Amino acid sequence: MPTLEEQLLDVKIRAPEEFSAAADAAALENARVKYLGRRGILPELMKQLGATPPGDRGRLGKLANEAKAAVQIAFDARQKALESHQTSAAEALFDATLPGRRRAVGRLHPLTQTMERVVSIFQQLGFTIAEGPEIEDEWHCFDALNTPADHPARDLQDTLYLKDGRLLRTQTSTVQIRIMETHPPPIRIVAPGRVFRRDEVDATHSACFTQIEGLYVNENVSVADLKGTLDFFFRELLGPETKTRFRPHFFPYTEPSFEIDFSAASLGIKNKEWLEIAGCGMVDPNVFKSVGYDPERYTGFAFGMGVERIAMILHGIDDIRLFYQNDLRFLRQF
Ligand code: 2U9
Repeated sequence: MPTLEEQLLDVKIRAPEEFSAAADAAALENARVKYLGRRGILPELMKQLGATPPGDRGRLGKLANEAKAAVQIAFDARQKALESHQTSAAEALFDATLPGRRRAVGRLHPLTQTMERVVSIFQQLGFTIAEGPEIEDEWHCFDALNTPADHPARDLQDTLYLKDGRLLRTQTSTVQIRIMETHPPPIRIVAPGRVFRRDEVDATHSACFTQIEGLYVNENVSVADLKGTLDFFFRELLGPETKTRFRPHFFPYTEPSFEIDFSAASLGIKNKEWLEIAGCGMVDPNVFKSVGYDPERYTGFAFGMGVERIAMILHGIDDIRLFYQNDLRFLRQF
């Protein structure tokens, strides 16, 4: 049985050897527990100091402390060496010549892109953007727009009503009414936004869709101003060769009213000569009376279009539901 002194000298040599031989952090930790752990070899030897004869105790105590310090220093050194080895291994894996990782950059939804294009053309003509609430009352959605109480658009079958009698706006004209109620002429605004209808959903109808309406009110505004403005707009949107056709129609809020077709050939569309794209008209004098404008002094024109329909025409999309499904295979194309 080796003496305590022999054992201490032995540990002082063997422990650093084992630390050096440890190939990784786990092996080093095992060696540390073996020699320095709470029940490891060194603490066990220290315990034996108490049982040594008093004459030897000072010398052996000093030897034990030296051994412990030496083992600890050897452990720290090996730990440091393993750590720096690890980082240099990671550095070795880094290859500056590999191609960079492409970051997934998002983009605007095709409806937003179309809306921004339409709005920016009207901004060139001095129109500003107006917005309003999606939950509305019957006054702003129908009465003020010269739409009588028995008009089919007001029917429960066409409009989504709330329990308290309010409703989801069926057109953004409510915004123009609100602006006229609070501002005197001249008015030159576009009102983009979401509208809601109790429609059967199919490839061309959605219960919620996006509109842009516009309104210009001043003294001496004529149908010529209406036609000149919208002809400019459609040439900017669809190309300089685009022709338009204004077909007489009826809307409660405009008189006269027109539906607008454009020459489909200008977009390379083959099977149709004319395609309907928007509606418009001269603001009905009754609408001016509702908002407190003098219909003898002021005239104006208004127009409306569906943003989905414009985007479908521009990109050849055949189903409106694609806009709302958030399928990246569809969205990535724009
Ligand atoms: C005020 C007075 C009149 C807005 C107008 C249209 C004609 C029109 C449709 C196009 C496709 C709606 O999205 S759609 O289904 N709109 O045809 N909209 S005139 O007339 C107004 C607006 C506000 C104060």
